[in-house]
Amino acid sequence: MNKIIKSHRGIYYVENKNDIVLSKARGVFRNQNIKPVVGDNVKLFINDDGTGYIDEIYERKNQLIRPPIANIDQVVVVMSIVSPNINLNLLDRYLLMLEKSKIDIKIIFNKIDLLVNDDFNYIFDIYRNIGYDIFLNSNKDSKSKEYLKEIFNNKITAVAGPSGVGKSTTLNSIFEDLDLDTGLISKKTQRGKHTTRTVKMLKINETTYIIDTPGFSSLDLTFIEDRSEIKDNFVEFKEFSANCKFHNCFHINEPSCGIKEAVKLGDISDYRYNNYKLILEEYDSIRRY
Ligand SMILES: Nc1nc2c(ncn2[C@@H]2O[C@H](COP(=O)(O)OP(=O)(O)OP(=O)(O)O)[C@@H](O)[C@H]2O)c(=O)[nH]1
Ligand SMILES: [Mg+2]
Ligand SMILES: [Zn+2]
Repeated sequence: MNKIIKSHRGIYYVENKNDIVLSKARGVFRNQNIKPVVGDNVKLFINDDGTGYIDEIYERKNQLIRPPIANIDQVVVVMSIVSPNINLNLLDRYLLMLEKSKIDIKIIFNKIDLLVNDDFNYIFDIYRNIGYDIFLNSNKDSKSKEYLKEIFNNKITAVAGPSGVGKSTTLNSIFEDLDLDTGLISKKTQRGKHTTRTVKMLKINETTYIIDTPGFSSLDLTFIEDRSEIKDNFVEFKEFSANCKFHNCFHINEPSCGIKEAVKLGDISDYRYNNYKLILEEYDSIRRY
């Protein structure tokens, strides 16, 4: 069994013992509309000239579309609060997608050196209260990153988030040997410049892999197959939806709704609830046409 660690323009970089074999996929996949992705475990054949071809993709444990990867243990979502400014709707959409894919999630809030007061603590509280493991980080100080290193131990981890939040910089500061490309934030738009352009898997040791990924700035809802997946994957709703009068309550206009009650009491964040409503509305408007 061999693992694809990078893919670029139809060439797959496949691990083979201590070597990397540049490989192509056999036409049979293209016909079936299956594309090998980084993280795939494949059956590899080596040609006389040392290049390879992929003959078979082994069954995937899980799979993400953004970034396109397979067989990961967790996603570390990186967000900056400012520069670029945080977009909680985008974060909640992304969490929704990961929860639906049943992938473990950790969140790093990066660039906390840029926060001059406590105005943003409410954001940390929202996600901490839901139960997510959250970490606050700055790459501008010289504090030890050992505690961050630990979250990657013995796992295959994808690091994802918008462009410019500092995904590659953070990985460089945790793992000194990495030397990933990092970029600047555009002065004009205050956004990242998409410095990381390919999905690349980095081997830290036999059991630890990290995948640095290009940033994204939006996420459409095509990954949702059924309307109820939205409420089911706002994980903190679960506990309170037991109090809804109607079994299939969508927590919008129904009477005696446990979720609306919990929002009123402050047990569910109104930011999260509003994002839930916006996402549901958007999903309905797409499905109508
Ligand atoms: N102030 C501050 N700046 C940071 C921090 N971490 C990263 N940066 C800066 O943010 C900019 C973007 O960092 P990158 O690591 O390239 O961001 P990225 O998330 O990998 O971006 P893409 O590859 O485009 O998705 C660089 O100028 C970094 O120096 C931090 O903790 N504090
Ligand atoms: Mg990057
Ligand atoms: Zn309800």
